Amino acid sequence: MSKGTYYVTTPIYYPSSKLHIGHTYTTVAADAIARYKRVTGYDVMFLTGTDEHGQKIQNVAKEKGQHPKEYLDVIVDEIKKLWETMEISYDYFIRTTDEDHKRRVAEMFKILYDKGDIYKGEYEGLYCTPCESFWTDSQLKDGKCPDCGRAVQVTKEEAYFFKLSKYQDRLLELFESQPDILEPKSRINEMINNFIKPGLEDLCVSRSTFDWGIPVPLDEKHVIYVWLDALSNYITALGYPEIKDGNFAKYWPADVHLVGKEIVRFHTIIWFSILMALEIPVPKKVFGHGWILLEGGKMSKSVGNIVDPVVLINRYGVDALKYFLLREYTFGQDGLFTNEVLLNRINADLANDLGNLVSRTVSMVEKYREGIVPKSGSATAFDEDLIQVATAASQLVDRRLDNLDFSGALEEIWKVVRRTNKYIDETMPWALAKDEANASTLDTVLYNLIEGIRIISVLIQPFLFHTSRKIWTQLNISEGELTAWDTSASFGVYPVGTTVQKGEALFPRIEIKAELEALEELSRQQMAAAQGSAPKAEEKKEIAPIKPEITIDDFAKVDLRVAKVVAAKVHPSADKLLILTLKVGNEERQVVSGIAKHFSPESLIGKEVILVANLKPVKLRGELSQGMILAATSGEQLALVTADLEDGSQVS
Ligand code: ME8
Repeated sequence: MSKGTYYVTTPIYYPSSKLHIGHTYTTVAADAIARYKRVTGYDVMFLTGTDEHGQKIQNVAKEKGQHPKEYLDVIVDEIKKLWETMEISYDYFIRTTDEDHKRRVAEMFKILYDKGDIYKGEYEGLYCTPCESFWTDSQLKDGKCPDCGRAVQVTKEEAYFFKLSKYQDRLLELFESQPDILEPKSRINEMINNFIKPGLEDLCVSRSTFDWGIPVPLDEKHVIYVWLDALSNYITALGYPEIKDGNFAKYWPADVHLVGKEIVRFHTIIWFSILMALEIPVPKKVFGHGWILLEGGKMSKSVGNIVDPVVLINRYGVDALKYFLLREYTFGQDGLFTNEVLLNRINADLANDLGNLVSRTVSMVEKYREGIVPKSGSATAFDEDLIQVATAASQLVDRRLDNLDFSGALEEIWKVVRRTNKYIDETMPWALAKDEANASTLDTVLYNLIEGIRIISVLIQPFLFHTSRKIWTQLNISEGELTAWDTSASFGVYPVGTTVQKGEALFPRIEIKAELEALEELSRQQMAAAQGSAPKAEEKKEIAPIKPEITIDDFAKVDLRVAKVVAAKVHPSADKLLILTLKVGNEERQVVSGIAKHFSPESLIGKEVILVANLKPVKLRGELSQGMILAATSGEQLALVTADLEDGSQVS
């Protein structure tokens, strides 16, 4: 039975084809909390989307000679693809260009207008075009936009206004009576002292100097100005103004809006006032998280560090990147990103602590008990503490996640990981195995280790989806009763007599020095490519010349097969090469491929690639290569050609 509903949102993103890991931070956090709520029995609605109107987008599309929608469709697809790669488990993706959203925002505008909370006037103000924000004199920083630091222009136009000033007292009262509504707490003082107390001015909610927006009902030379359009996505996605039935009735008010700290002002002062004017409840919480920064400033100007999430996922896997983001940084604070902190975190927590624990334990059960998990026998002096730490963890994780303390929640889980590793050192199973008289104690140790790992695997599910599944495969259990969240508070659930089986390393150890050099080189190439090859709109795209014609018979000589990568490692004497073991039907092949710069060996395991199966074998730097795999290249970029079909299948 459902424990209730849970509605979590990310901001809707400005369309950009190059989202960096800073952008993914809000979404990764929302994904973890959504997954956590689902495994703990909630009916979850997780909303994300794109914020597609405004002058800036109209200008960019015009420069490219495209209609804004045509330009946006491609970018929005790229964003969706990124979320797919990152396995973001959203339930609904809203675009502000969706017809439903546009119609509902227009209806909402009319409700506010009819009520007198929107009126027509004339605006003269200081406008920052890139931020699409009007500012008052007192809000400027050194005469420039306080958000982006760029110059502002005096702008005068006929416009519609929302009566923000009317809600000043109610806002103050809300913040004072419900201080939990905005976190971290420090941000409340900022809102009260910097914005509410100095006095709120009415908010300009329409523009007439551009037309890429939702038309104002009955006055179509105006379009609705972006924040009213953007913020309302959180309710139009639920069907507002239909509030009696459906998703609005079910999910509103939102449990939490997760936003970056720079947009807290919009999500509290402006959004809460709009909701008050619409006479619907405000969200239960807004959480303003910190920024992930690079030394010397912004992510987009990165040199030396790789901030492209796709590159990082190809090299280390999606679980490692998500874990890193949530574990390394305290959610409410800013943090510094470097490749080195990323690699150190992966090695220390994932390869060493968790990976070694699983591989050591399963190996010992295989070695000492032929893989069959024994029933506990004689007790050791360390069992009680292990059991206590392991079974207490889920409650501690619950408490941390209720406060959106992702890093703290992972730290609680890692206390169990470290406690279980320590249990191995304390009980020394390899010493117990030397003497048959200790067989019963060894049984206890092996059982407790496996059960400890089961509990860890249950707790990591919301953060490390694949890793939990990989552990279940090694422990030979499937998703269900044995992996349910509540079972992590009980010890002794793992069925005695089950046969475990060692798998690939969960997180292969990274050679930090070599990997840092590889990342730096990659970053240099990316920068060079970005500077040198950005094609201008009117330029024709250059492609490699097409080779001389062949007949169908020539082509038929090539035997292409789907092949599954079952093992991969770096070539011992050439770090640009990977040695892949491919399964092709009943046969296994070794193929040497020059793709080490683009893929880590572990990220390839399980991929179904296309093999030229009848290519004459050759030796590459001393290693036999029986065929080659197909890849597409564009400048520095490389993509493997893959097929979601059984290995051995013919490609023609
Ligand atoms: O603000 N570190 O969209 P957006 C952490 N469309 N978070 C970061 C970050 C970094 N380096 N860079 C970006 C918008 N973000 C509006 C929202 S909502 C009704 C409209 C976060 O694409 C940023 O803080 O500029 C925000 O939460 C999200 O990425 C989207 O930013």
